[in-house]
Amino acid sequence: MKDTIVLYPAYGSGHLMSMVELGKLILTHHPSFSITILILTPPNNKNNDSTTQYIASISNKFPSINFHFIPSISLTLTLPPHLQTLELSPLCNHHVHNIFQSISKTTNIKGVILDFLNYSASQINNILDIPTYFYFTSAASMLSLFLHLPTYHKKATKAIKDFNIDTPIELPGLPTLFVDDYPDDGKDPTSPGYQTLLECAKVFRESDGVIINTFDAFESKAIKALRDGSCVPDGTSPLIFCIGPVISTLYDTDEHQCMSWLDLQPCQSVVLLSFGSMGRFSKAQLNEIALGLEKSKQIFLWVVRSELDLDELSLDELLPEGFLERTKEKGMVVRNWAPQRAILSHDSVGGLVTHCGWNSILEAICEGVPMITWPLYAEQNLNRVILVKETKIALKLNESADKFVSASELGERVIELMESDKGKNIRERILKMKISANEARGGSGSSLVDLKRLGDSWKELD
Ligand code: UPG
Repeated sequence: MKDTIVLYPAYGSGHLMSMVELGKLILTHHPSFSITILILTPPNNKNNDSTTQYIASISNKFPSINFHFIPSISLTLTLPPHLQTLELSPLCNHHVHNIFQSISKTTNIKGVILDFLNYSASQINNILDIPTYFYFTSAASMLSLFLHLPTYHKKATKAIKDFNIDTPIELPGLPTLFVDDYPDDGKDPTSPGYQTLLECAKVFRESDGVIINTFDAFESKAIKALRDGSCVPDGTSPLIFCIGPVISTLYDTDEHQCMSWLDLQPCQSVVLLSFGSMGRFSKAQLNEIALGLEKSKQIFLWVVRSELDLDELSLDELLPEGFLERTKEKGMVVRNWAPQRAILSHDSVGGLVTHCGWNSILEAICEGVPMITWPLYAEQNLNRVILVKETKIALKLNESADKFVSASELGERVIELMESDKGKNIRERILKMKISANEARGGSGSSLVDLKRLGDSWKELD
């Protein structure tokens, strides 16, 4: 029987694409395996066309990657979008159990790699005695904080949410944090999100290994704290495999009207504004962004996504009156989605305003594009600390207490990134980081060494 590795991504295109890239990487270095990917389908049969097309194209190009669709269930999701998998996944466990049993008839499951949001599926692996690994699609720094949470929880006398704004939080492998840097879901012990994180951290600690999409030169201190166990002083730290940066491949379908527009722009002149798969803004915030860009006089490519209840409005109705006409020589506005990975690889792009999603960060590093950070939710505040304080490859955008960014702040930061000496230094540092990322993935680089260790751990199970 052929050996297979089962991958179980969380719901959402970012998670799926990242897992698919992991699968391709495993196949490149361990071609004797096949890859089986389980797909969580949205509740109530609401299929997403672009995901369906993406899966079809991967199946065509990579016959050793097989997809299994978990049947859709009826449910009204209540958690915020970035946490919905936590709600959906436990309800699908019986389907996953059946799929594992059916796959086992024709293949030998060597290991299951779960997205951390699907951590509840580890119960099935325990029942069926299948080794469980996690794929952590964010920073090693976040993993370090997360694995430390049960320790912190035991000794904490005060919830992080009640800390003063300038009270330092010292954690293994991390720079000094403050309450605003801390992930929202970990601030309040009485919240359901906190309890889930705590439970999930315990499952992680007991797993056979955690694969992280990062590389040694980028997050050396956090990776050291994970490897030497200092982030889990009261337990066992799982094996750690840092195999990144894993970013999505460029496809022909990435051809988009903005690519020919980019061809016409000078080298490193364009600032891209893109906020991941879920970043949405109010009309008032979109207004400020528009005015800030106009004032900066920089060339921009802006992926505009509005709050759901504004989706019916046209761009003309959504943005300040006359903005599109006034800036047509300076900028391009794209609604909802643009091929970000391809855009970042274009010579004319010189900066990225980002929500600090981990995939966007890695893509910017791999293309040597300096960033301006605008975290929106989840662990993005912590990611900003790594970019701005630890590695100094990004500028910080200052928000008001209610997370609003003014036109003048955005405009000034964009000019600073594109025109000042500080911006130049940031560009130089990210270009060095790009070289380190390439070294990690090539020859005897740290990420390839870890990928080999991972494959060897599966072979030892024979
Ligand atoms: N992307 C596009 N076009 C767009 C917007 C996004 O191609 O118009 C791509 C982008 O290139 C990237 C992915 O979509 O590959 C977005 O990934 P990411 O930057 O990680 O953002 P999210 O989709 O918001 O990611 C979720 C969480 C984030 C976390 C990440 C990884 O929101 O906080 O770091 O997952 O765990």
